Amino acid sequence: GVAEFQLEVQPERVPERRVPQSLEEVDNGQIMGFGADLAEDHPGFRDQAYKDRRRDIGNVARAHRVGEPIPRLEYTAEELHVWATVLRELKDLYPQHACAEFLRCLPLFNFHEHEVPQLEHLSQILKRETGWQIRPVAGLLHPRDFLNGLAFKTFHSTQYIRHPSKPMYTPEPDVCHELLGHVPMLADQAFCDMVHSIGVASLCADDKQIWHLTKIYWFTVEFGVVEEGDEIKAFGAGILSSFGEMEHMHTGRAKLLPFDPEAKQPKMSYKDGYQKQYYVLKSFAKGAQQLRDYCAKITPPEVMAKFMKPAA
Ligand code: TIH
Ligand code: FE2
Repeated sequence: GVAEFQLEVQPERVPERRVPQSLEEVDNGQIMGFGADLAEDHPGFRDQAYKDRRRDIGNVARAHRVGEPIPRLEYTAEELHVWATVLRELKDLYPQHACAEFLRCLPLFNFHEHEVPQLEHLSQILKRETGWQIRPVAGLLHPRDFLNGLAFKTFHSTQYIRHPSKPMYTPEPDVCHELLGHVPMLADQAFCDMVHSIGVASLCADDKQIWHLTKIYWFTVEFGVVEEGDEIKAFGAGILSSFGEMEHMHTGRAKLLPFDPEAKQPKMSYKDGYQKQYYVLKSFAKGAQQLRDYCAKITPPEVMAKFMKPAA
């Protein structure tokens, strides 16, 4: 997941940083925000067994090296129950609220209630469909690292599951959010092209541009909606993984604004619950074009040439 915490007040983390040449050079060590010591407003704050379990799962991710298969994780009966609850609730909402691309890709993964899917298996399906892959991560990464990963067609994913007390909404990414929200969309090529541009744009970005890109990411990949005829449908993972958020979107209480990567992006809200506005994409092809143009403005031509295939 991507962390937006405290970024505005943080100085340049590594002043002499250079553009990563490979995924191995994208650090996945620095975890921000909700670490092992969950914030007081986190549903698992008072549950020591939950925190210990998360630390153990995080250590598996920390030990993982690029190129190795992602280790299998055996989920407990209680964890499986959370997955089953979330999947059951969401499945009923998708036909009405999810975008066509999501509905087309979802069956590729054959999600069912009696097993929490393994990252390695899903990563192999993505490689086949779009050339993307999953890399396990212990928690929220620094936004620069997370966005840089996207340039290498790599999606950093948590493997722990949300607290059982609140299956309908969690303030941070968990395996339900990653697998049900992000993974199906990453099997769609136009969507991937859009996300890839955000990643490439982040490679040479300064801290201010990273912050802007984090918001672009937030208002598209996490909470974006797309036009379908005279309706809007969800493609943002934060909507697709939360039955609370999906119902909130449906009420029409949030503002709808046209997506423009050049415009100043509003403040991201997540701590205060559901989104106050959603950005509307015309289509993924249009979104990919918009982000490619933005990327080309802030990225040197040699980096563009190395990371982007020529425009079709
Ligand atoms: N709120 C989402 C959910 O409950 O699935 C998770 C997150 C989306 C974006 C950041 S955290
Ligand atoms: Fe996410």
